[in-house]
Amino acid sequence: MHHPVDSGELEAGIRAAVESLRGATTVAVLTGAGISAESGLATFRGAGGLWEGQRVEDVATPFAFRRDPALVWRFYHQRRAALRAARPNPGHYALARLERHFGAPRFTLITQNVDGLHQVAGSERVLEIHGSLRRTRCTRCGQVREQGTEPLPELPHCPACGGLLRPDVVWFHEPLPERVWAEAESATTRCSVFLVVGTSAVVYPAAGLIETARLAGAVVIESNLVPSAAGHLVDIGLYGPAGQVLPRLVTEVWGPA
Ligand code: BV8
Ligand code: ZN
Repeated sequence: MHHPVDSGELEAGIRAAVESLRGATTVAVLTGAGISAESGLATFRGAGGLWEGQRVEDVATPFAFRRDPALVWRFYHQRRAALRAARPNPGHYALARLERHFGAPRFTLITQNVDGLHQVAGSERVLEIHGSLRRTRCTRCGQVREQGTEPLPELPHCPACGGLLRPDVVWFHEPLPERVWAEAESATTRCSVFLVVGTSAVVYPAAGLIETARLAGAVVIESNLVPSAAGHLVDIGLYGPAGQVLPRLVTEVWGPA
């Protein structure tokens, strides 16, 4: 159920956000599952955070994979299958346009999403801090492979060493990829505008970037259906579907696509 979008509030928010973007030297964006909701992909908190009655935090873990790799792979086979039918929505395209306008050094897109839709929409530099459903990693030799969204065997094994493959995603209790995370933190401390899109701001350390941006003096803009757990850190709230709000924002700043 969408938060009743108060168009007066939203209009005022968009005007303020346009001013901030027009004056921005550098922009960093953090996206979460909400930006892919209008592409038909389930969010984490949407189903009450449950998959087959289990909490995602209990399935997306190295322990669950050791205990029952077939069950964990079933979770990922289902999400990869959903990806086959998913297309970027206008929210993804608006962020790709934002990158083109600011140019690489002045714009950084950080995503918690593992669906790869930002890249399909044309975003060139995407920091995937939680990895990607479109890659596998061998648990024995470590080899990482681009697998697209093609169906994989129930328990896929490495053609090089025979080891069991895992999705190349960051599970709960696992550290984030060091270099990617360092780039995300650095871009966040340097930005003058930090745009947070479609995240409940519950999962750390990703959600901590919002506080980092604020402490670095950035203007924090949030695009969500409702204020997230980081709502108290937000300077400008744009509450409505990101697939409608983000294109409005970009069009107001640079005219129609
Ligand atoms: C770490 C990849 C330490 C996998 C993901 C207790 C026990 C164990 C750990 C912890 C604990 N307490 C805290 C922790 C740390 C834990 C954590 O934060 N847990 C949470 C649950 C409290 N974090 C970790 O474990 C991290 N690692 O801490 O390691 C360490 C350090 C060094 C050495 C060793 C260990 C790893 C976290 C990464 C987990 N992996 N994904 C997979 O995808 O299967 S997280 C997963 O959640 C996704 O990446 C997802 O992006 C992310 C966050 O969810 P959101 O994106 O925010 O999505 P959500 O559904 O929550 O919200 C959607 C939002 O969109 C909502 O606000 C909604 O209103 C909005 N929305 C909906 N529709 C729209 C919309 N907005 C706009 N328009 C719309 N149309
Ligand atoms: Zn291998």
